[in-house]
Amino acid sequence: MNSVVDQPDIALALVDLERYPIENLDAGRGAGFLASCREQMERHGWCNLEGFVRSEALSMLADEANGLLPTAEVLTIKRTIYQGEGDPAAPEDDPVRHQYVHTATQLADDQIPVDTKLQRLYRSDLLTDFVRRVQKKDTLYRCADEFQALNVVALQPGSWHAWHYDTTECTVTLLLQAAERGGEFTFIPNSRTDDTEDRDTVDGFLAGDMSNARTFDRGAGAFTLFRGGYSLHGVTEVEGSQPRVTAILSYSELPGEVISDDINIRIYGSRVEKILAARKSAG
Ligand SMILES: O=C(O)CCC(=O)C(=O)O
Ligand SMILES: [Fe+2]
Repeated sequence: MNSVVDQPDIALALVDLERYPIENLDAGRGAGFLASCREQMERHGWCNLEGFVRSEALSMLADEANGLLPTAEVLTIKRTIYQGEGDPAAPEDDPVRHQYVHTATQLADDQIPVDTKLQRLYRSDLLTDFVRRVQKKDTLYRCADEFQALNVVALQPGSWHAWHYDTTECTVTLLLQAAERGGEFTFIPNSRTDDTEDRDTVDGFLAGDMSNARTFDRGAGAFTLFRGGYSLHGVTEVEGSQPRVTAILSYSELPGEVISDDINIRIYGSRVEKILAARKSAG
């Protein structure tokens, strides 16, 4: 018996349905809301919904994240914007030559218990379907990767989140605790496609020209959809005295999509390396 299946969808309890009627997107207010989200996505390359979760729900989710974070590892992540290790033989001006480093206190999906509200919200079919419809996909699945699906990332004051493309196309971030200052989600909407990249803009951005980058005010509780696999992005340095805490929700158009061991070890380090090695030697 799966008791979770019998429970009502938790999104109904946590999302501010007055403002964001995700429970019925086919008619009336809900249909108008969906159209406005799609229009934002189309026009700006992102859709930002402030106060998406109700304030009591936000406190519960933030408490849950802060309760689990002491069990998280402090990861030092070194990678190119494309997630790999870098190619020193590439042309001088190719971003693939350059690795960026950042430090994050990060919970991987397997470190967030399935009965937490965070996991139940991520695993809400209502929520997944809402994301699918805003992103105009025929199918959208929660990422099947045991480490990447849902993450909680805490950036301590002094840390940033280095520029990168995500390994899956559609990413949603839910800001659980805002930085006092700084910690701005910054990105270049749709800076690449499957076969091309807007290198002028990307190179300029990496060299410090922020004129084509987008950023916007987000308070705790903001739910932000964007195309993380196609939009170069990261977070500027967190300032002040408290960490900035985000839940990262990953989705894929393909069922069962997992991320390569190589990339997972690069992100999650020795804990995941040991899990994968133990599995190989057992198998
Ligand atoms: O924390 C954020 O707002 C973005 C984090 C991010 O880009 C990621 O975890 O892939
Ligand atoms: Fe990302």
